[in-house]
Amino acid sequence: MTGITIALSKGRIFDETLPLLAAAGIVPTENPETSRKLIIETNQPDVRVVIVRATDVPTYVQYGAADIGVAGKDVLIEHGGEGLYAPLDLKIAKCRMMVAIPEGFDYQNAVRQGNRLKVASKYIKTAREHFAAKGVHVDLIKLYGSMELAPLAGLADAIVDLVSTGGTLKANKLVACEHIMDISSRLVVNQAALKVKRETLQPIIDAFARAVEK
Ligand code: PRT
Ligand code: MG
Repeated sequence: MTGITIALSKGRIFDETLPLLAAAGIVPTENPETSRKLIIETNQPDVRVVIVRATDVPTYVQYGAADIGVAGKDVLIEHGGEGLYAPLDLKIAKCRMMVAIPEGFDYQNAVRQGNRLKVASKYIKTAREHFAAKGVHVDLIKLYGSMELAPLAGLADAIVDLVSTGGTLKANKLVACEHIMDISSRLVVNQAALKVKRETLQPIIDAFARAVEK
């Protein structure tokens, strides 16, 4: 099998990866936003794109169902990175991992008092490491979406979530109170595929690298 499969999620990652693919001479023949196809052909007969959930990209690449993929650092941390080689920061889909609280909640005081905070997040591993490093005791509550609702509905005192414009926090009367890390997307490569398909994969990786530096 000499063909290359690329795992992407639709939305910002697909959109922001398009120019990088183009730099490698790869042009998908359909847009996943308008097509219901999960496997998208490209102008290259031996290159195809599979459309998966953002959190599933590392899994597809880890098990070799895709040779390469693009995933946010947030997703890669939660996945753990096993079986993956992540040679490039693509500097796309940038945002910040933040702790956010309802307006008016004195977070710093609660922390100083040693109150045990309830924190809801999709990013349990990142949150656990962040609060452990600060020596703050928290009860983590795993959610799969709409973290912003948790403090409003009384499920949690704080959330750990991604922020880009800040519009979502503002619309829900939340404020960011701690910066955990900057996030961008990485190119991930299946370690075995890199050995077996190096001749095809390396030029794609190199073209991505040159396009990122521009
Ligand atoms: O949407 P779905 O549930 O299918 O999956 P997903 O949210 O994991 O995928 P997607 O496509 O939304 O995000 C893919 C990747 O984009 C993430 O893994 C991040 O690395 C990156 N990214 C960059 C973001 C954002 N910016 C971002 N703003 N991912 C999510 N958001 C969300 C955030 O969680 C919050 O709900 O947007 C909201 C905040 O945005 P602002 O602009 O209002 O601050
Ligand atoms: Mg989303």
